[in-house]
Amino acid sequence: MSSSLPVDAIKVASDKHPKPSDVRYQYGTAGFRTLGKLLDSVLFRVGILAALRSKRLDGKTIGVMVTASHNPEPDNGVKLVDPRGEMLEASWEAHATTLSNASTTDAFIEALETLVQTAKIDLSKPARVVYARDTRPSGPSLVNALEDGFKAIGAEARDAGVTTTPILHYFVRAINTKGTPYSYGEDSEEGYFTKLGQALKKLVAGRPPVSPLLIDCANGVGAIAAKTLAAHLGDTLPIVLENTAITTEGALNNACGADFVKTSQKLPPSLSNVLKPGQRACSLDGDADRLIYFYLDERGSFHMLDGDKIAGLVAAFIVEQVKIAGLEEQVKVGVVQTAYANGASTKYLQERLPVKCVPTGVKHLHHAAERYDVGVYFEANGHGTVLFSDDTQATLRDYQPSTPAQSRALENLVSLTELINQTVGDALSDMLLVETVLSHKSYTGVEWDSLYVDLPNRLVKVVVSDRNSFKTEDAERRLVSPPGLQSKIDGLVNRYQGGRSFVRPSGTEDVVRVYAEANIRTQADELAFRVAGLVYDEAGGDPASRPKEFL
Ligand code: 16G
Ligand code: MG
Repeated sequence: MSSSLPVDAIKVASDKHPKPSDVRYQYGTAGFRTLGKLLDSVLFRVGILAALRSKRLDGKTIGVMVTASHNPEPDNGVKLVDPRGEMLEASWEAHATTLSNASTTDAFIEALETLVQTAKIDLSKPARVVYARDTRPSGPSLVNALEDGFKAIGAEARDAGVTTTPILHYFVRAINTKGTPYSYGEDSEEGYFTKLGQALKKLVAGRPPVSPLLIDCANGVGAIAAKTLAAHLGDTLPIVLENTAITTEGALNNACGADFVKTSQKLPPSLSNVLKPGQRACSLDGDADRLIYFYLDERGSFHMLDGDKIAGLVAAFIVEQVKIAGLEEQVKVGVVQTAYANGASTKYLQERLPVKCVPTGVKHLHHAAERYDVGVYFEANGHGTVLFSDDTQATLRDYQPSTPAQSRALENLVSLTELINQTVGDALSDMLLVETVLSHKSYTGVEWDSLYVDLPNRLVKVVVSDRNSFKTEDAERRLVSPPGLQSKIDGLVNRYQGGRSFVRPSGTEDVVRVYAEANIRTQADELAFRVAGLVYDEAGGDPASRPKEFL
């Protein structure tokens, strides 16, 4: 190796970003995430780590996103994006955790030296990064700390400004594929919006005009992106933007946004006088990578169309287009879900195509979806996308259709590969995908909703003394520890018609989550309550979180 770490420059800069002594950081499922005011040293160190990751990958551009997604406004976070626009490789999550916890500048330098050795990083390689942030008030100062990290190690850094998480992922892939046969698009926002807009126009050409779609932007960065998108789409898709108060203190994700809608199964109060019965509406989360649809029926009752409903709608449409195109033999479509998928959605999908269940977290779903020719993955919380393998994209390029119907279906499939952000779940791209299918099927929300009827379900959390004592298997559907607890859960579940329940430790909060569903509402609630009680009794729960009856 021809050069070494610029230790002096790193030391001087690191002293300006000391690690608080009483905090332990962890790079979890969604990167680092905690109160924004605790993250200064983490951002500085992540700047250096991103540069090293780039050097390790021969100067490929690495992405850094500063966001805390659907979390409340005082929180912030940061995550790294690998060269194809996917999540950071798992083995580097541990390096991130180690570097962030080095207690002093000297300990940090030592940890860096060790990383360079063990990961065999050639320091003479260039380091290239692209970074962005959401609209959180703590963003600008955290970005300053990140930039100090880039400067200290001499990385070539490109500021993508304030943008959504999925747009940053798109940039990373676009930059790294520029000028290659796998070119993903122009590496600019203009390029992103043009790509999506053109694909949508092709897909809905000749279809009747649609009524306006209302978007709840969670008072976050999605408001900015959705506004630009609306301008690109014009009459192709009329859009009404709500919850766009990105500068109002405390507004972000507050009683609005995809996580609020999914968790509370309610209409954001801010929309109660705005949304008309029958009108299509959707919510983005704070960094616009999750999407939940909903509508009010004639009687004003709220109906939610979550990630499972999106998976059902989209997978069935793709299967249909593949069949019409005459590609059934060459192109196999599969779906990936987690244990949180509603049992009715799993049944609906399994009757049509292969379905795989994997542990919670985008990276698990993404990797499993890569094994299909076309892999559709969605978490119930609204995060998901569709992946077309390189071979499948080549098949679509080379295929010679023999009828006009085949030809049209083939064009649709090719346009879908352009419309869909294949790097990661993207609320805006997914929204256009849903709108495409609704337009093709002439579905309103009501018809979409009636593809299958959700089983009533309930999600509760229990605070326990040590959530790490909970270990799962079978894609988190069964507990192996604490010993004996699973058989007690099984005993309870058997007493409920259509009953299903599982328990897993959260990856983002210090709690254990309990999910239950059953054929009728009261039974689902009761089952969740009873299983939570078991967990509480077995694991020394905090009295304050003793499960309360919600019947
Ligand atoms: C993170 C994950 C999300 C998962 C959620 C589960 C990413 C980018 N995000 O937000 O996929 O559904 O965590 O949270 O992987 P939990 O472990 O607290 O239930
Ligand atoms: Mg998010």
